[in-house]
Amino acid sequence: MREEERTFVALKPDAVKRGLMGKIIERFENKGLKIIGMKMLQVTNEIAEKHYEEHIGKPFYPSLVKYITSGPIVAMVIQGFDAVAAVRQMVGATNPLNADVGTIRADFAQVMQYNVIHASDSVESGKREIGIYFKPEEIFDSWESQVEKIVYEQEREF
Ligand code: FUP
Repeated sequence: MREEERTFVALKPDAVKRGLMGKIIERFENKGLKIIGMKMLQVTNEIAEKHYEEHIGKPFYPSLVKYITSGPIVAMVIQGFDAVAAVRQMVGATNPLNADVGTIRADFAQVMQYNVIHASDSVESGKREIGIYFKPEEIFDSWESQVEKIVYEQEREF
């Protein structure tokens, strides 16, 4: 049986301010992914520096930090088979103008920086990012997802 993966997702300040939280969260639930952690929080400069450490020094870094700290975000831990790839596919390319039609960024965003959502790009990044935003006791994976039972039935049988 394949292992389930965990990925970190954040609804960025523009998603919160535009009232898109429900619409975006609904997509992950509809897909059959299991949300095992979720909270609203204000990203501080310190958290932003940890989250975006790979971008420190790049020309867009100061405005990225200004933007991600401009209002609360909704942080989530999402679990499922191939959750990293599945969520990245749903999120779409970094620049919404290059994102496939039907992806979250294509459907809800217009410009690179105000691209509504973040999702981890690998299992390793996911672990690192979950560690920045969540304490172990803030993750709830023991409840039984009725949707997951059906969506992943085949995976569990083999
Ligand atoms: P992604 O993994 O798709 O979220 O993209 P990156 O980690 O490469 O970038 C993180 C954020 O930095 C993006 F969501 C938007 C911003 N960014 C820019 O503003 N300009 C760039 O050239 C690249 C990224």
